[in-house]
Amino acid sequence: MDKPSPSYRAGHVALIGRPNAGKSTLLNRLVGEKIAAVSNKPQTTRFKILGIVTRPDGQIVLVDTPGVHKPGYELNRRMMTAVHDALLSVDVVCLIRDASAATGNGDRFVLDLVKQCGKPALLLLNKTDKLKEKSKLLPLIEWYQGEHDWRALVPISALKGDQIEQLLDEIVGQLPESEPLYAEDELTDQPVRAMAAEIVREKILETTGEEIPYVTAVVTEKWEEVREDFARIYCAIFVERESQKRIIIGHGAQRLKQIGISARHDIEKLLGHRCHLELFVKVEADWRERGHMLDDMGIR
Ligand SMILES: Nc1nc2c(ncn2[C@@H]2O[C@H](COP(=O)(O)OP(=O)(O)OP(=O)(O)O)[C@@H](O)[C@H]2O)c(=O)[nH]1
Ligand SMILES: [Mg+2]
Repeated sequence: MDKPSPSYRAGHVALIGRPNAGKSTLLNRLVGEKIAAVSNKPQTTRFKILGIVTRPDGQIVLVDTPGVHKPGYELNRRMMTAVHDALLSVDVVCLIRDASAATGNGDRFVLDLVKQCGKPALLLLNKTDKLKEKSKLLPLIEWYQGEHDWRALVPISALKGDQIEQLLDEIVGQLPESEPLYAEDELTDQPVRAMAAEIVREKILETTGEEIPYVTAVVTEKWEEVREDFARIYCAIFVERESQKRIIIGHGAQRLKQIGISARHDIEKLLGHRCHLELFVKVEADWRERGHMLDDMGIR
């Protein structure tokens, strides 16, 4: 990279919000690559994921976090610890709010977290594509403006990409002057093994409902580089009961096969070459409470 000018800016920016607000969709959109798993089920993201955007005038290190929720299991306590850690360690906070949803207690709670951390904060009103009339934003803007001194307030659609350039400009403007923190070509801190496991989990979330998303975890157990352009990847899918295992496998193993096909497709896109993906389902009662298993899953 050319030597940065003295006014180059760089820093960490947390994406904070309720489950399903669109934080991971926005991370992927801003980075321009699929880095984080996305689904219409709440609590998709389970740990901090960095996404790096390098521009001529600055470098934004985005920190995607789990949606703010009441922790029940050790898993959820760790997820919320990731949120608090992010709030403490970043330079700027973006509160992401689903503008198409009614305001609830959870919104108040997230707002208080952002206020308490004392960091410069931007309010992002997401999912504007779902609003038939943009005037629907006005009461929301008024409420949030009365609650906090925001550095900027930006309506966006993370899904459609509306207002994304404006958002990047606003964020860079809030960062401290600094040399870049990562190399220009780095997009994330996530190892490919973890990204492959998240792709598999995303496909499971896509094809199952009810309790399955909450009780499922995926770990890449083995990765063989057979050739430079071919890998054999073995992922274990953990559930808590035999009945859940049967749901994931499906009739005549059809569901597991479908999950495997679509996950392999995405993993091959990520790697830029072919792979063989083997999935097996394991029953581990209470994995959500077991520290060493959560450690193995990268949920620390
Ligand atoms: N219509 C619309 N849908 C969106 C937009 N942004 C996100 N979504 C959808 O909202 C759902 C949740 O998106 P995620 O990005 O997984 O949300 P999240 O905030 O990361 O959720 P957690 O990780 O569970 O906290 C997905 O179905 C997305 O496709 C948007 O701008 N417009
Ligand atoms: Mg997420």
